[in-house]
Amino acid sequence: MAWDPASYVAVDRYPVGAPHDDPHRRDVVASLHATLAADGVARLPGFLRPEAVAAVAADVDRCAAGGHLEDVWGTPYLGLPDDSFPEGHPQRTSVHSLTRVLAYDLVPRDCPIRVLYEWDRLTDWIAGIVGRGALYRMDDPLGALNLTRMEEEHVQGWHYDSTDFVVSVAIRSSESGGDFECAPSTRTDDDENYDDVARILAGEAGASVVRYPMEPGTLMVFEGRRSLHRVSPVTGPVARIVALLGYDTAPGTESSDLLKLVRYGRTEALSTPT
Ligand SMILES: O=C(O)CCC(=O)C(=O)O
Ligand SMILES: [Fe+2]
Repeated sequence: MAWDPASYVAVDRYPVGAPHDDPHRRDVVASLHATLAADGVARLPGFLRPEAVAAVAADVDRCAAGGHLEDVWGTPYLGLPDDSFPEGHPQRTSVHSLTRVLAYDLVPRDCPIRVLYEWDRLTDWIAGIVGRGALYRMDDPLGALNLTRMEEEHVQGWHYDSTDFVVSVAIRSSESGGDFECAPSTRTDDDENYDDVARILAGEAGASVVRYPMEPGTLMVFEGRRSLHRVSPVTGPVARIVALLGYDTAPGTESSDLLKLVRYGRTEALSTPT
């Protein structure tokens, strides 16, 4: 059976499959690119149609028990604290992440978000927003596409991602908490900007941290390698669900075995097809 990926997207608003020279597409992509460049985050509310959102939520609820419970303390740089740094330094500070994660190989093949992720036109659309030439889906049998289900008290501590760009698609919000919080462009290739990072970790960053609402169907592009971000603790009985689509500016990228072990509890893909 074949699925038409475009049927899952609000294409009147976001003409993902249109040719590059289509004026509407050009305008939408240019405006999102400008927002991403200015704010480090671009949001596309209502991108995933409500029926597709509901189908992804049902898939995640059904498959969640097979997912791994990531439960780890580490630095925002996804490493162990280094005692050679002074006390209070970000390289010496650990944060907690507790989240149920469905790895790529556990996402059903007909799950709308998987069908969309594997659609080259979506990659091309995201590349237009990012504006750094071609983008590639991660070549990672576990990490390329993740679905997370965050239950009460689950959290993702302040961190940087190991890929250039992460695209998240909000599927379900929790009753409260579970906010995506981001301090745009906290570091550059040459400057880790540890002072600001320390202030953010200490909860003293004030207005430099932006809280983005979790509206189901919203697609969000963010520069997770440059911008410190977290998900605040979930409260209430409703599990927060998000899809995370991994892209890189270089082909063939894969996360490290350590990161796979922490996040998926294994380093190899399951041999049985889903
Ligand atoms: O769930 C989110 O909104 C973002 C999660 C995140 O930052 C991550 O998994 O690296
Ligand atoms: Fe992240």
